[in-house]
Amino acid sequence: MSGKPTSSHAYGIGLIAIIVGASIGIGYYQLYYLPELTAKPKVSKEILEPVQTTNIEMIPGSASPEQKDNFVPKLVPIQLGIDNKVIWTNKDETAHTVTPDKEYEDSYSGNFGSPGVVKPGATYEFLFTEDAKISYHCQPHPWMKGSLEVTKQRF
Ligand SMILES: [Cu+2]
Repeated sequence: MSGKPTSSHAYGIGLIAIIVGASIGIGYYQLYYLPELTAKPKVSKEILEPVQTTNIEMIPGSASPEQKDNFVPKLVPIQLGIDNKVIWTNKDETAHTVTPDKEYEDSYSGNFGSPGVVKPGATYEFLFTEDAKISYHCQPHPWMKGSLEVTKQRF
């Protein structure tokens, strides 16, 4: 008669311990582990808000293969903390894209490349936060090519 209540009591305590333990585990996972996984990398303020922007234009006539200049300037050196925000402006009458030749992902800004077409008069901008060498083109007009080289600040 004395054995039964004790064992069921112990069972109850054991169950509570498991529930408490599990909720602590889940709480820890949600509070500390998940945010760390999804957190964006720390990027310095100079890189997040560079003093200048790099401006590239898709010039009028870019849709023609005979037009040698399309993305202007074509080869662009970029310095982190100076001009690492790049803005493409479509000055042409045709829609174009900014499409990387090989997929590129910046760990802060995500995937590089215009999400769709850049319509006449519209812009596409991307903030580079890491060293990168990128070749890109326009999808409908593959002869339109450009490249960027992003490096740390040179003194
Ligand atoms: Cu194009």
